[in-house]
Amino acid sequence: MTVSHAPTLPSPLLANAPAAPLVLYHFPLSGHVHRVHLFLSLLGLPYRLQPVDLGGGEHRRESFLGLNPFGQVPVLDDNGTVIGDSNAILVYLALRYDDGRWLPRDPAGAAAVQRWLSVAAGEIAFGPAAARLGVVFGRPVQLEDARLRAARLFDVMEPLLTRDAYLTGAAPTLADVASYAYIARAEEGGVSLADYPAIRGWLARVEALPGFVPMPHAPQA
Ligand SMILES: N[C@@H](CCC(=O)N[C@@H](CS)C(=O)NCC(=O)O)C(=O)O
Repeated sequence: MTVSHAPTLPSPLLANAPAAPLVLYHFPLSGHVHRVHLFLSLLGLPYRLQPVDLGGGEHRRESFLGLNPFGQVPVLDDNGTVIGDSNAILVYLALRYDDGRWLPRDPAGAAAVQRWLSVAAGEIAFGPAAARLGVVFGRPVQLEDARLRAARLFDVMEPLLTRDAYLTGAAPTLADVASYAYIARAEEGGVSLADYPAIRGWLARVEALPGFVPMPHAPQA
């Protein structure tokens, strides 16, 4: 089944409009997919979710590997322009459809966002995302190591988010979009947010953005 979404929030900042709805190859419990889903919705773009049966191995079939040779979701198809990798897709969408609000065009602003895209692919992936992968999906993960990495990351984020509303300052950017999902669901990997009120406040601010779509909760074991 595919799910279509008309643009419910035509963004006044949308710089261009796509010829037809974008297709997001989707798996509901993936935080990597969620960050793209969230950004499509924040931008008010029309899109369609195309489920990929990861459990059934669909991502390892030739047809999917033709879209992404790494065999991973998310993949975005924008009217024939096919992009793999969540952060690459976020950058594509920002440069294609946004006027600089989510990915600043000035060198220092762009670097500040890139820093958090690197954190999303590094500390977040090997910390809270890895812990969740071990607990929710039973993947072979060094749980204690992943949880320690998560706590170290949160110890860095907490003072930053005490000072600023969002990761790169007063306004939300791709830094927040890329970082949100795996931190919002950190507790599913056994990483508590109880000691991090500023991080919890930041999650709530992201959740209050117009166009926000939630990251689904993993079913309880
Ligand atoms: N660097 C990739 C990582 C994506 C990724 O890890 N996707 C997972 C789902 S969360 C996946 O497709 N896993 C299938 C597999 O590796 O077998 C990105 O940012 O898109």
